[in-house]
Amino acid sequence: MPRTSPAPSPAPPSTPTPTHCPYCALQCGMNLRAAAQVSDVVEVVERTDFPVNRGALCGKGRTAPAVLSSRVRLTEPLVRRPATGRLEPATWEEALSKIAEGLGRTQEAYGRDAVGVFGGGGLTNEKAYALGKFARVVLSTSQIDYNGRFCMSSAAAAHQKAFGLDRGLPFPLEDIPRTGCVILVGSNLAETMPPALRYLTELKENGGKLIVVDPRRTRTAEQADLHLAPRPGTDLALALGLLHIVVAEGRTDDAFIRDRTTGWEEARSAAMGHWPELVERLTGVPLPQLRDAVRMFCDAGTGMVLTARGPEQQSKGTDTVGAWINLCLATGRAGRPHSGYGCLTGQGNGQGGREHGQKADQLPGYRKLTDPAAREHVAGVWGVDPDSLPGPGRSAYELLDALGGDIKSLLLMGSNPVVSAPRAAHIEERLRALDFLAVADVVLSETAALADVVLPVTQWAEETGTTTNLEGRVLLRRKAIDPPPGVRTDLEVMHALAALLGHEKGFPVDPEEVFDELRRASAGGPADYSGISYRRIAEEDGVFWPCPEGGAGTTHPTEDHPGTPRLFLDRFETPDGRARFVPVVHRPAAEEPDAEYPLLLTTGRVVAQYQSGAQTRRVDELNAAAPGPFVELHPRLAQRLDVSEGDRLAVVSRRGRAVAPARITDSIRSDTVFMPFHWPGEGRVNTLTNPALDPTSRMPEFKVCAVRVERAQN
Ligand SMILES: Nc1nc2c(c(=O)[nH]1)N[C@H]1C(S)=C(S)[C@@H](COP(=O)(O)OP(=O)(O)OC[C@H]3O[C@@H](n4cnc5c(=O)[nH]c(N)nc54)[C@H](O)[C@@H]3O)O[C@H]1N2
Ligand SMILES: Nc1nc2c(c(=O)[nH]1)N[C@H]1C(S)=C(S)[C@@H](COP(=O)(O)OP(=O)(O)OC[C@H]3O[C@@H](n4cnc5c(=O)[nH]c(N)nc54)[C@H](O)[C@@H]3O)O[C@H]1N2
Ligand code: SF4
Ligand SMILES: [Mo]
Repeated sequence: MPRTSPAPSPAPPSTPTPTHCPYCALQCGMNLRAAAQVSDVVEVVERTDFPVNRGALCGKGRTAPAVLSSRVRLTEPLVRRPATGRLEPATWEEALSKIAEGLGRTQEAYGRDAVGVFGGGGLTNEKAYALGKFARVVLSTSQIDYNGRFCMSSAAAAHQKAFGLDRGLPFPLEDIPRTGCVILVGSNLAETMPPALRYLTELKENGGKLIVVDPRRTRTAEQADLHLAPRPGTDLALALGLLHIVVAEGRTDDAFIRDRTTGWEEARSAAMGHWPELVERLTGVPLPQLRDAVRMFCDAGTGMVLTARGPEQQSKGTDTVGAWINLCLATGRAGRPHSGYGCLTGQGNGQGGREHGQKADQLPGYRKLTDPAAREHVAGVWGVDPDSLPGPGRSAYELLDALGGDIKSLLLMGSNPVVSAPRAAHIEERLRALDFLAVADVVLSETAALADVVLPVTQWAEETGTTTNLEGRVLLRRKAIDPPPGVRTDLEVMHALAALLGHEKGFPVDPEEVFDELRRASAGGPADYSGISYRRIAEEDGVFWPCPEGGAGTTHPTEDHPGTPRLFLDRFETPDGRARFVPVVHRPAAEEPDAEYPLLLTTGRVVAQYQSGAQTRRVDELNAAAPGPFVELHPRLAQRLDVSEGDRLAVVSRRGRAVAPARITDSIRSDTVFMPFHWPGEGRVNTLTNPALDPTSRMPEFKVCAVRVERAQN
């Protein structure tokens, strides 16, 4: 495949560089320009031409440059010295050879699969692709997975089952204001993607309705025409109850069901066991509200259901999303203009990160590692024997749980599981039990602090690469500034490690060269990027996959495939082109309240902090807005426990204890407490969370576990 343009080089200081935010899946467009007087510092200036955010940014994006020049960022490799037991500065040569030795020693002693690799959905497509290739080709280990397993894997699995293809949103965000009714399930968009709130505001201005399903009356729920506040972990019952009412009130779209779906009879019978009265009891949502929701949704003519982590981060997340998709299919709200089901992915490259091979069971282009044709194709691009590619490995939590067991060494890039993994105290202990841990990061995260070798890598504004946003739009993040001396890119790290481990070739350091290889590896796969080039992305505000490259004799005889902003309008991507209903029934959460642990804990985010906080906890303005963890509880519960605002509370689950101040609010159910997960230490909520896994997606149950709450004694 010919190179279409030279790799973009940093712009001269006074010309703003158009690029994208380092954080969430909205991937807001922004311009970076050298700050006045200080030439090695950049500042964000508005970029109004990018359609997704039209210039709007949240505080995290606006302050992202602060992490570039932060005193705490890593600028030299660190190696743990046996004499002191401490991490101390080292040269790159020493650090890299320690990693090659550490991983090599483990594999010699215990075999290939004794080395694990853990990636992240924040890594660019190029990095995610190179990391998957590094694991399969250089290390020949099957043990690779990434933090996206904690994020949207249940929605991905449900997408595959129902539609035969998983792309978070099958339509651009701009379609949202054009639909009649949106049911937003377990998304706090106003805090997690603030500039996207505009799409809901426009929906309402156009006369559309908004229904929000969340156990808390969030800033997002406050915008709703109807807010349903189910007990955490009961979305499956809720969706089935709504479907029951749809059937009972004769609101199904029978022509759509007949012409474009299969499996309705089984799904219908499964739903009909969920009487509205039973659903009211299970969910705590009053029956009249259930009926209102069905009327609002069906009266609108067109509609969308959008889910986020609320219903997905459950041990039945896949079935739960399946039930919401069934509701869409039964009412004909799918595969048609301005209607459909979508999942709002989370991380900056949450979508692309799950397509190009850092997932345990997958090869680039969203191909299956178990598919012989896929192995053959990708092995061809990589120049290796298909039989040399390992098979599928373990999922993220299972991989972390096996550290110090049969996985003795780990290479980690782009995640901070000490803060973000479920049952985190146990995972921290597993990381400590490793023979060897290497971490590449931009700061000394809580996980990097446990490593034997830490490599300082470049940040978003110091390197070029592509990400795929929540709409499936492939975007170009451009280098705007040179990195500080002593820092290398993740691609340079993989290049150097591969060479030390005997692979001189195959790991280029130029991102565009990696992307061009990714294009070939993805060609013909479900997530086909072969027709996308850096040049096209730059010219077109991003390109939506699938975008196959044409050529004589192919379906697209030119090189101008327009990309695919809207999927499924003619057919679904199943063998017969029909969407598949999935027969699902409700089941309780893995852990239900009892006498000892009488309350439900749910977890999530606040607007001013990002994920494990590794980056945003370094920014003064963000810390001022969100200084630390808290426990949100209802005034009735506070009264029962005799606690006042700000009192230190201990929240205790079967896995441990976390302490944080009380925040009393009537916006939460009185049987539920909420904590955000951005902080380590005594307020780390993941000390409490339940690692029960969804049987299909292997997603842990971050959103429900049983706890008791008491005043902290100290
Ligand atoms: N500020 C900020 N923004 C972010 C991030 C961040 O860390 N900080 N992270 C990014 C990433 S990776 C992700 S995945 C997204 C996540 O984006 P969201 O999914 O919007 O975020 P959460 O706060 O995890 O969960 C959303 C809502 O689910 C509700 N919820 C809890 N339990 C249940 C339940 O059982 N059922 C239902 N229906 N709802 C429930 C919570 O009350 C919460 O309001 O945000 C992205 N954007
Ligand atoms: N209780 C609870 N826990 C949760 C969730 C929840 O809702 N509740 N949500 C889950 C979800 S959805 C997610 S996505 C996870 C996220 O949790 P994590 O996987 O911990 O995500 P981050 O905090 O973004 O970690 C990214 C790390 O990589 C570093 N980094 C950033 N960019 C790069 C890069 O380009 N290269 C390298 N080498 N490093 C980089 C950052 O500094 C940081 O240390 O948390 C999960 N945990
Ligand atoms: S909404 Fe997301 S992408 Fe946009 S500025 Fe905020 S963190 Fe960045
Ligand atoms: Mo996420």
